[in-house]
Formats: sequence, structure tokens, C-alpha cells
Amino acid sequence: MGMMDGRRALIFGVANDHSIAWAIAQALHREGAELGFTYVNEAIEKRVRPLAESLGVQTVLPCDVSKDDEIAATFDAIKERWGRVDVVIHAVAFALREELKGRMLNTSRAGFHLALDVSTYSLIAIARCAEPLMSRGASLLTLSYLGAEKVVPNYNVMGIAKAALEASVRYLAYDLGPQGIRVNAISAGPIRTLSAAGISGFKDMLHHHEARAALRRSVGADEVAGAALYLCSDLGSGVTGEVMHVDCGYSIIGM
Ligand code: 0WE
Repeated sequence: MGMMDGRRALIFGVANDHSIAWAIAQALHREGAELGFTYVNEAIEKRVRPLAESLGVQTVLPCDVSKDDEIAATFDAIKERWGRVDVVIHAVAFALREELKGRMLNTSRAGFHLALDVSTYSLIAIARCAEPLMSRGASLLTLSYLGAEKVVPNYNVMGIAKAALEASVRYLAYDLGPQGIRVNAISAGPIRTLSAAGISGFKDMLHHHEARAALRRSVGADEVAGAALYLCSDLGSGVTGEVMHVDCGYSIIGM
């Protein structure tokens, strides 16, 4: 008996086997959920298909979350295959690399639009398409980061996108609450994923985190997946509009 037996989960944002979305996928699968994955382009498709196959997952769909028609087509395909969806994992973010260094002051208008479109608006668009396929007990989950609440040097426009994402979680939770659909976020500590690759100084950031977090270590993707399972299963049935920190207690420290 799994906690997610009979549930269907659609997961946006698996890029490779280091992805937080992949850790969440494995946890949902272990508890009996039937999974579907989306990929943004051919390069990612090449990574996602073998991972999907390793879990016996046949639902692998193209979806660029910056395109409304692709999100609509994804949920049309899900409606066709499953008739409904119980869990949606939104683990997608993008900012231009040049926006993730130097002064936030220098964020370009185009860079701002791109970061908030892909990283923030996509959750709203996905929630709107998911709603007709969801019933009481269904839930959406997204991923955030401390840079939404506090200044993290170089995180810049992504911090603004995550702040808007966290506010979107609350407004979506309010809108979808009457139907018994929950919306939450996990604010994860820094994890070595593709998103972190090539970010200058990331290794030093991890060391900084490990020295200062209450637990004196960094968090694993599997630990984020454990919290995701709680929030998306019946264990979390009374929790909505919440941003849960899964960061080894880094964010509770004042000094
Ligand atoms: O949300 C993130 C990273 C999201 C991200 C990563 C990239 C890298 C490649 C968004 N867009 C891009 N664009 C690219 O071209 N994190 C929580 C990880 C992260 O990224 C940082 C961090 C942390 C932590 C960037 C600067 C400072 C800290």
C-alpha cells in the first residue's frame, strides 16, 4: 500500500538525474503514483526519456511553459490519457545567465520579463489548465528559494521572480481552495543541480550554507522529495498556500 496509490502526477522540470523534480518523481513513484513528465526541448528530452523509462513511465510530453498553447496541449493530452490529474509539480525556472551576476539594478526589461514569464507566470498558466482536471484532494507544488525573502548576492531577478511565485502560491491557494485543491511551495536550500551548474561561486555558497545552517549541512534532493510527498499526499491535507523551508534550518538564523 503506497501513500499515492491511484494518484496521477504530472511533473514539469526534470532535466537530469540530479534534478529536484527527479527526486520528487522517484518518491511519488515509490508510493504508487502514476507519473507523467514534460520536457522543454530536444536536449532535455534525451535526458528525460531514459529516466521515465526506468520507472516504466510512458507519458512524456513536450511543453515550453512560456507558451500558452503548449501548456494547453499538454493538459489536453493528459485529459485524453488520464481523464484527470491529482498532483502537478512545477520545478521550472529560467533567467538569462547575464542577469545572475553583478547588480540587480542592471536587470534589463527583457531579462525581467523572461525570468518572471518562465519562472512565475508559468505556475499560474499551469494551474488554470490543471483546474478542470483536478478534484478535491488534488494539489500543486512549486519550488522556491531564500532569495525570494532575503538578498542573496547574484540571485537578482530570480529573487524577484521567486517572491512573485510565493505570492502566486497564496493567491492560487485562495482561488482553488473552494474546490479542495491545494497549492504550496518548498523553499529548498542550495542543491547541486543543473540549475546551479555554472553559477560562479556556487561551491562557496554550499560551504557557507553547510557552516551556518542549524543542521550544519546542506539539504539533499531526497529530503526535498520527502517534504513534497507530505505536501502532495493526504498527510498535508490541511496545508495550502504555504511556503515550507527545507533548508536544514539555514533561514531561521539571524546571526
Ligand atoms: O533558482 C535557482 C537557479 C535558477 C536558474 C539557474 C540558471 C542557470 C543557467 C535560473 N536561470 C538560470 N539560467 C541559466 O542560464 N537556484 C535556487 C539555484 C541558484 O542559482 C543562483 C543561486 C542559487 C542558490 C544564482 C545566483 C546566486 C545563487
